[in-house]
Amino acid sequence: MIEKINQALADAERRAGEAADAAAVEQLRIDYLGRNGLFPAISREMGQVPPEERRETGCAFNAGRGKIQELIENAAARLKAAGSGSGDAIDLTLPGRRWKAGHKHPITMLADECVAVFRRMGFIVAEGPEIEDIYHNFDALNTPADHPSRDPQDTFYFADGRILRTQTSPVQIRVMESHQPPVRIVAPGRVFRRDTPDATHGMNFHQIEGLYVDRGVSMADLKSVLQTFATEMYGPKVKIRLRPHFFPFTEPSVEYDFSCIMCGGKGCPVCKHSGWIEIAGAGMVDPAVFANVGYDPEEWTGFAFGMGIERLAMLRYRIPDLRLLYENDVRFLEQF
Ligand code: 2NL
Repeated sequence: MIEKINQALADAERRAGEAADAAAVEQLRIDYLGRNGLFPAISREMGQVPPEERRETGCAFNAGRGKIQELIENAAARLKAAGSGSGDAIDLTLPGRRWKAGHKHPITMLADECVAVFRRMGFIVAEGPEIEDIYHNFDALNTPADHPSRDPQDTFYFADGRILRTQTSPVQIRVMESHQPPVRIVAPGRVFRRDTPDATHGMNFHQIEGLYVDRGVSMADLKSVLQTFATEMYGPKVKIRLRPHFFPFTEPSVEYDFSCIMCGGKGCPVCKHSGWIEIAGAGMVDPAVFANVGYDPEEWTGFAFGMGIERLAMLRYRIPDLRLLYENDVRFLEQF
């Protein structure tokens, strides 16, 4: 009996050394310690051992079983350390997992696209602070002291009297203050107005404004730049039209429309059956604005325009509700 145990031990030792995967180790356990394995069988034969040999045989049995348990554990540990066989090991031959990098937000994509179009027409990008003083946001732009847009119900005021800019025009004022003409800039950026958010209004939105100052600039130049912009953004079929309007900082002022991008001008729900879509405002820079920045209004002329980037993104991607752009729901953002 003792010999049998020793023989089993020697075999097990060899097999444990040779075991190349978890299945071989498991088979070892089954063969020696499993319900129908060798050691339970020996245990059942123990009754036939003569009483005087029982003590010695029992000792050998217990020692052998312990040793085999140890062999199995060591073999399993060896395989795990080698990194093969057991289920949670790392397979170094697998290709690496890519980071999910994400992409630009649709507002940023549209802003970048607008900037690219204007850069091709010779405009350069100007930037400025989102927290502005009242002078740069309103006074320098010829906005009267009692203009409703200055009301704290419409504009966010800080305790020190500064405000969150309501348009990116102050960027252009700052550029004119520090640069002599000619000036050809676009100012994209976030602006803030105290609106109750709904499908077409937010508390903040994004604007791109443009300014062109030189000698002899006319409304025809403005119209040509806006037409080129429309064509570049939405294709060669898109027409523009200008309608008279009023802004304190431009004279004359216009609102401009693109022929409907969805229906080509025939009329559809997107253009409310008018064939036209309101894009933004523009005009010839008011001489009072030039005087405020120290440009001689008799010498310099210019046009300016401003438009909302959200609106352009909604038209491009047929987004029905502006709020979708700010909720940062990946199921929405992944679509662009
Ligand atoms: C709109 C209208 C506009 C301007 C912005 C401007 C800037 C300077 C001087 C004169 Cl420095 N004008 N900007 C002019 C006309 C319209 O924006 O509806 N924006 C969303």
